[in-house]
Amino acid sequence: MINTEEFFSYLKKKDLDFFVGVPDSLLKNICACIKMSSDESNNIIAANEGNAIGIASGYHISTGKFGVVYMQNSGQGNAVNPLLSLVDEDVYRIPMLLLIGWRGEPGVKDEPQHVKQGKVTLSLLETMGIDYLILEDDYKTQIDYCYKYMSENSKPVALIVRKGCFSEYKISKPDSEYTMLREEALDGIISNIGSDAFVVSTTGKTSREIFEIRERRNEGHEHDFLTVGSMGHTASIALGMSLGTEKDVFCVDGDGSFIMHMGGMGIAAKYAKENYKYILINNGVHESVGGQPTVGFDIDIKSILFACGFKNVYTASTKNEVEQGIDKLKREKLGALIIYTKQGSRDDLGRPTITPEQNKINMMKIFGNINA
Ligand SMILES: Cc1ncc(C[n+]2csc(CCOP(=O)(O)OP(=O)(O)O)c2C)c(N)n1
Repeated sequence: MINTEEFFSYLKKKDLDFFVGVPDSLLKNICACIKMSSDESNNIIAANEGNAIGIASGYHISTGKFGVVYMQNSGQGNAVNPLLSLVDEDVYRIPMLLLIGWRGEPGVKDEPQHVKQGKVTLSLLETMGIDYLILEDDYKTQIDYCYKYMSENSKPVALIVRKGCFSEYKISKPDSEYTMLREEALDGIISNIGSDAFVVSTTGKTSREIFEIRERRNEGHEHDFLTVGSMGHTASIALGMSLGTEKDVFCVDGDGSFIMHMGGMGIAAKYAKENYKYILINNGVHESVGGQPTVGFDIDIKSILFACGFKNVYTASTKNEVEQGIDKLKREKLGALIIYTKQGSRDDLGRPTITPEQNKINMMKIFGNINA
């Protein structure tokens, strides 16, 4: 196991002290260390991994330095376009160090959404012509190699991080002005949307909590699309679903997800019918992967939603306000509800016990598209 603080110090010693990326559960400890040990201008938590590549590129041009871009391998997809059309040696040829968390590594048990991505992580880098090393205890030699490689070739290089690679490093939780937990808010949502309504919930703990709430209530899961991967696309999945039905479709999004592909909100508002209902749970952090901050509390999401075309944007921070907010959404076209919560979740939170494909099949049966 690598001592997280020593790894971070060695990067700094090599002048690798500009960090940008999207947090990941496998990188939780190193992301916490970067967050606690860097000032804000040296650690930018980007909207998505493609943006992170862009930021590291611009930074290199103005400073000559190599940025360190951290991401989960799920973010490789978001990064492919700027890696190939900006950073690549056939275009601008920009060096940077990629730190990639390897979820779904073959032979290591992981969730369904990580299996295929885990299989193709290395071959995707090979296809893109990006040299990589799998991070080992002798990380100093590996960082030396990466530094030399970037200096000599002016190209990106990757360090692949396996599960359990870094020692524990805790991030401190800021005090919250909110008292409600996300799970309580979700309970309020599920209790009030009506038994006919459909739910499309976002990646991470939101979908896991909705699954458990339905179990506790002895209800089935066939009204809920529990998005497991594909972070940032929840609002779009919900839009597509709502176009094919007259029933209400409630999107339950997170601030990290909303910010990741915010452009989708303008499209959702333009094409939404009566039945599209948007709810954003804003805890100001990427809680599911360790609590690194988003800009959820820095930007005016209410105004953004209005500007996208939502007609009414309500806010809630208590269960009572959630109930009132849902009531208004049910009656109006293009209403949205922002629910403010504190961070936190149960230690014993489980994961859906049905597969994603079974989840889809069960929903399609209810929609009448597959015979029961
Ligand atoms: C493209 C991509 N990048 C990163 C991740 C890792 N990831 C999973 S959940 C999550 C945080 C989501 O944050 P938010 O939407 O605010 O919800 P919260 O966890 O706070 O409930 C992240 C970064 C991912 N699944 N996909």
